[in-house]
Amino acid sequence: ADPARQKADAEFISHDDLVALLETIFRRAGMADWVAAVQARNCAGAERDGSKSHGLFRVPGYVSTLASGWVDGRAEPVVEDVADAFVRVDAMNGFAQPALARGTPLLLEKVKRSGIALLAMRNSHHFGALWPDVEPFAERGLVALSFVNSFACVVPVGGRKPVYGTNPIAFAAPRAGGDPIVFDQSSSALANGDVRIAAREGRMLPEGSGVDRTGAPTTDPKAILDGGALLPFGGYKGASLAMMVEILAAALTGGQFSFEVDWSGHPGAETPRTGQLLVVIDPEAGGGRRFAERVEQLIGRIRDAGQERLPGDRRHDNRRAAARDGIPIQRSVLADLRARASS
Ligand code: NDP
Ligand code: PYC
Repeated sequence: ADPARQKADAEFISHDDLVALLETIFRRAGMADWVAAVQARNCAGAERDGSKSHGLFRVPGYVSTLASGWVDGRAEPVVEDVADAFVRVDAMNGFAQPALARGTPLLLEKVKRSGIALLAMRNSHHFGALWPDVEPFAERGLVALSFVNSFACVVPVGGRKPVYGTNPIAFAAPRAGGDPIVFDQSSSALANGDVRIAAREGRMLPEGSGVDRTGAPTTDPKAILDGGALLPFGGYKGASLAMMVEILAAALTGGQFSFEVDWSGHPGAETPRTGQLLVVIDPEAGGGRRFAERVEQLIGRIRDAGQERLPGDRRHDNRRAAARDGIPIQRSVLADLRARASS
């Protein structure tokens, strides 16, 4: 897709207007008001920052999943205080982000007291980008790390059958001289959402993206989606990270492994019901008060060495542009959203 053409076809709307539009759609689709508010901010924030595979592209999937009865848009998460530094959250078959919002106050209390705390979530549906789950902690001066597993669509090394999900890992740390440093990446060659976008746009993928239904390497997104699978990124190294995510996000939390997700009885379901682990650390308990300056020093050295783009730079550039000009949305997409909000 040609970016200049896309811009010409776009209408610019403010972040707040997009949040309001999505809240209406999500409420009409069956989310409780407070759940719709959390999910609308998450989805609009992803679109604003240019996390396209987890922004407006996901709206039809949220709606069809709610209609299928696979997820409970009105679930009331249960937060359990299990140990000095351990919070357990049962999302009760609801979305992960509202459950995280419910567990966060206790998690922060524990981080303050213990210097570190974990939030282990199960029975949760995560259909979004992972950075919104960690970045707010770094904005408060904390370090955060999160892991989510999804649904089996990634083969292990040398394998033919998918076992792992696309299993993202996100990390955020405060820095003295700017926005927190954040990375958020799947452990597969690409996110499943990006494969679906490429299939829709008729684009081939880079070598090493996936295998077809016979296990042969392919760069055709349709072959990956039609009985094939993604490959882990970076061979066995990415595969080990995918395995670690399954262990931390599912085994440790009491959630389902990606290969256990069975939505076959719910046509239209797209949100995987799995688990998530979040680790939050107060850096003052570790290397001392100068943590944010030390991070800044490292970033300065990386830039001096020649790396112009750091993870998160693109998102924050998009965020600044959106604050100035609004968020560009294809006219056809916006028309579909408005129709959904008023139907
Ligand atoms: P990308 O490969 O697009 O990006 C991964 C990270 O690398 C980002 O932090 C990105 O920063 C950074 N980055 C990208 N290009 C460069 C570069 N040239 N130099 C330096 N840093 C760079 O992410 P993925 O495709 O793996 O994942 C996309 C999204 O999908 C993520 O938000 C992820 O959470 C989500 N996802 C969600 C799943 C779920 O179960 N809910 C499952 C799998 C993925 P920047 O953001 O600034 O571009
Ligand atoms: O894009 O891989 C993905 C994904 C899986 C679940 C939510 N997003």
